[in-house]
Amino acid sequence: MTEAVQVVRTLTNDVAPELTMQTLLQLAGREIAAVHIRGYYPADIAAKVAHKAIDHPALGHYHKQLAGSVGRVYMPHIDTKWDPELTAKYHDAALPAIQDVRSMFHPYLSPVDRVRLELQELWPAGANLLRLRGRPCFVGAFRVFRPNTSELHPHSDAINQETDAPEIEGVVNQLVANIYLQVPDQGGNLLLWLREPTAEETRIILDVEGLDPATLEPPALEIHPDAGDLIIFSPRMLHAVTPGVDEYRVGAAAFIASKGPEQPLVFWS
Ligand SMILES: O=C(O)CCC(=O)C(=O)O
Ligand SMILES: [Fe+2]
Repeated sequence: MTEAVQVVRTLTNDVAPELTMQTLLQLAGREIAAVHIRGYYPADIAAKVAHKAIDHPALGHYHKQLAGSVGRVYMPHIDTKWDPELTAKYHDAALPAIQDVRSMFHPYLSPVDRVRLELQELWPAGANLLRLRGRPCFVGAFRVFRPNTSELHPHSDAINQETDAPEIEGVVNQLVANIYLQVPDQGGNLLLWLREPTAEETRIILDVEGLDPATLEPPALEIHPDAGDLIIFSPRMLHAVTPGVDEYRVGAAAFIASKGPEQPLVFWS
């Protein structure tokens, strides 16, 4: 059986070095592949918080098979698994978790809070915390990749595959902001394919959260972030993280949904 494949791509593999209204709109419109700001956050503060994330009592694992090697601090929305009890647990924990993450950076501004403020200022209609069925979401999850073992296989992330809450209606694109707190010298690279998965690939991703890289063409971009860098890209397109050599890789992440420039962006993890 042949599948009618309509694969959405970005127009170029350009990476913008700064966050402005123009680069943000270009990214949301898939005219560029990513925004990568080097030295966005001081690496010394980042390193201290990376250690706190590695030792955090709320460190758990993603539930899906191929993402299970990656640790995360506080429950992300993907782990609500369409289950009403887990969804209630996620929303109950959301604001205390945001406050705890913020306190881990005290007395400094957290990098996710900085991204939230800057996008609120730059996006024509501002930016808010996502609420689902009126309940606030968590934002600011740490992702903890263990030395030599944790990796993310090629996958995509799309909030409409995780909830049918009415607030999701009209979402046209999803972005993700990652601020890297600690990065191994070798490995821990971000791979971007700049295309959405096919229907068959989506089916596999929903099942196990990753594709066999051998079944894909080579990625369009391979980026080695440094500690303190910010990278924003569209996770609805295929992306992956390679294993890091001998060191932990820790990032702070926020998903961002866009309903177009006339509507506020919304944040969650
Ligand atoms: O840690 C990264 O570089 C990207 C991880 C990822 O899959 C995402 O942010 O959606
Ligand atoms: Fe992802």
